[in-house]
Amino acid sequence: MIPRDHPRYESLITREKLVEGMKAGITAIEGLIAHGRGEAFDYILGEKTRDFALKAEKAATAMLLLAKNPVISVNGNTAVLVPKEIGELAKLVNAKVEVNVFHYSEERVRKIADYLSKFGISALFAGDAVLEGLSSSRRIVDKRGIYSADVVLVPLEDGDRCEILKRHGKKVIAIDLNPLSRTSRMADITIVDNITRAIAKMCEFAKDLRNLSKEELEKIVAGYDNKKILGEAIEGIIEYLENAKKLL
Ligand code: PTJ
Repeated sequence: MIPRDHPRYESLITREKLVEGMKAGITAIEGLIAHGRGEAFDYILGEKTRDFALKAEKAATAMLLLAKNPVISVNGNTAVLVPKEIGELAKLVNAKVEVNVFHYSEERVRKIADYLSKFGISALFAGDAVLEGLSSSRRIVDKRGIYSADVVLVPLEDGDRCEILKRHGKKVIAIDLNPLSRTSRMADITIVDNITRAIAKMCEFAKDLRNLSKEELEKIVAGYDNKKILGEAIEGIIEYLENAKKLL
């Protein structure tokens, strides 16, 4: 039992969700390690949604609203951390949800889909198509989902898939606390924010942006520059560390 007044309550609760998810066979054990890396980046970003993340979240939401077949890809970490928010975002932007994992087993994919169904999400997981050019299990996709999608949201990516999705002509939105990762650099839009905050922020944006015209949404996407945003994220880390040093 984690005491409510613990100074790192939120962070400990998040860890607990992943541990429980792992015990239930939803989260991969490697997902715990991946989360540790994310936590370290979050720490040196100040553990809050920064301006560069908000700009990416807004552009990403606009891109999803403009898409013909947007798909939100869900892995074992995302499923246990933000199931309710994923369901809400999918409804708001009219996107499909697909289970797609790196550490694949049919049983695990089914467990993730079952878990999501408790939150009203009917996730795709047919595994009836293959993303050519990708050797990891992430190549196993659903014909109605990632395979035919024009925009794919990929939270907590492991770097091998982004490039292939792009080669298949898709727009990729990544959520990754590490602005230096290959995925971050390859994606069209990179949200350098914790997924525990990012999806909820995107839901807020979606409620406003869905009232805009196609032209207005296109303007938001056209005005977005991912390289610039990643530069701002790196600057954000430098600034945070410099301030921390001054406080010593
Ligand atoms: O469920 P599976 O089988 O698909 O496996 C999922 C993991 C996450 C294990 C797999 O995709 C993996 O190994 O990922 P990586 O290569 O460790 O990359 C994950 C990236 O997500 C890293 O750059 C982390 O910094 C970042 N990350 C971790 N936790 C969060 C995060 N980004 C945003 N929010 C987080 N909570």
